Amino acid sequence: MALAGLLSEAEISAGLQSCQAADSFSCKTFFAKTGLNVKTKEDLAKVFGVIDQDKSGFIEEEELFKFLQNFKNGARLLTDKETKEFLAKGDTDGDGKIGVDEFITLVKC
Ligand SMILES: [Ca+2]
Repeated sequence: MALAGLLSEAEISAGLQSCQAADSFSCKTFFAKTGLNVKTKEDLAKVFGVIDQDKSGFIEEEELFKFLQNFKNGARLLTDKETKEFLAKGDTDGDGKIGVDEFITLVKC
């Protein structure tokens, strides 16, 4: 797992358990349960690099859709509603994608 060095198995499980049901995903809860909200900016930049699968420098909607799968193979996809809400929360400059600074701000909010 790409994020295994940054998060413990227990933290990942706690995060995933908080959003097992469709439409139950809350990024704030997820980031708190996994402990990502207390990681350093450097660590969060590494997490960002994993989620940005095509290395475009931004997390696009397609990558947010698969967000949970970065934490565990076979984790569920986010629903359209969750993906759009997640994007809307993170995309503070309104360009339709999430940059690294936006991501760090979102995780720490
Ligand atoms: Ca990308």
